[in-house]
Amino acid sequence: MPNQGWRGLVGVALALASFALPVAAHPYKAEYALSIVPDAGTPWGKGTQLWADMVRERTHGRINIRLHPGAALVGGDQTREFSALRQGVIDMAVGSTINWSSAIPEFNLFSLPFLLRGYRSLDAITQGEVGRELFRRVEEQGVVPLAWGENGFRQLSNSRRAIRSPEDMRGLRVRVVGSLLFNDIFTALGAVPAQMTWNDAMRALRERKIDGQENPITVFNNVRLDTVGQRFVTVWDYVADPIVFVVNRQVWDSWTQQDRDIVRDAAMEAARFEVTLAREDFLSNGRGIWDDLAARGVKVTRLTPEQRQRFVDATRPVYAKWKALVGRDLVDKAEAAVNGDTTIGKSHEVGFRK
Ligand code: X2X
Repeated sequence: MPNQGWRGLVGVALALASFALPVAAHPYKAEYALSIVPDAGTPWGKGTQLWADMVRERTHGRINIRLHPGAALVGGDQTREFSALRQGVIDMAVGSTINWSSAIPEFNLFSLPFLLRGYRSLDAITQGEVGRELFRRVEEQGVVPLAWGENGFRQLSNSRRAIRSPEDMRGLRVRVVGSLLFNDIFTALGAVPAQMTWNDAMRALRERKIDGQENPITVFNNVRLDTVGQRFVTVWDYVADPIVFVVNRQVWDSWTQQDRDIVRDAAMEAARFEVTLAREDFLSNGRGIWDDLAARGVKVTRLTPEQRQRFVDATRPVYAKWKALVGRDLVDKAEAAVNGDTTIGKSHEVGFRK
């Protein structure tokens, strides 16, 4: 066999090449596309930018991340963000559990009306067994989850009147997004929900085609919804949406172990910073966020425990229906964590995380 030796040599050469150049089989991209829904000025945007900056610096430019706000990589359709991420159309994202709930039904957990009771209960869920289980669901879909951030507790705003009871919501046209759970909640409260993207919502609010919306107050302030007639805000903390720092699986696998560690550590640091910003009650002008709203002519309504209970009661059937859809076991665990079952929740202080 005259060419046997030749083949052997090629084999050795190939083996050496692949040993010496482990990266060559999976070249790094010149730029990685990262999707977020809101713009860079929100805590969500700032935390994401910090992640990108730390990664670029610590990898000496090997991993260059470019932010695409407005879910621009999916034409603004934020509910398609997760599938685009799975398909590799998007390399990385920091996305809301609300937007990804169509792909991961368990993410509807955070949108069960009035399940959560403040930051401590939210942390008990994300930082405990339930959070780990949810990350496994993300992994199963070919996406690598790295850290929990937070959009925040979502408050109701509208242009018509102060909302103190379900009766006040009758006929109110409220923009919602993500999953039919929100249609059910607002229908149960007598309002008229309208599903649309965040980009479309801002236009519809400006053109007065809808009356209201629900978002964390940081998002409300970022786009100054008070300037488009959203003059009433009810603080009801009915749901909160965490955001998840993730990387597409093929992209993740293409990086060296050292770079993966850098990306993961930076995600955890950026997420901690992001959560702090999302929970900040004071603005850079030193004024409290709620005082500032009032000073801008927004009427802020805080519910008494009795008033809040009426919203809880009115949405109970929706909670029961969606508990079954999310998964009873998971919701039971989340309820236990909220109720301070120490075997699940551990001690999480407001504003801090491990
Ligand atoms: O669209 C919204 O309401 C926002 C920005 O909060 C989300 O992406 C879930």
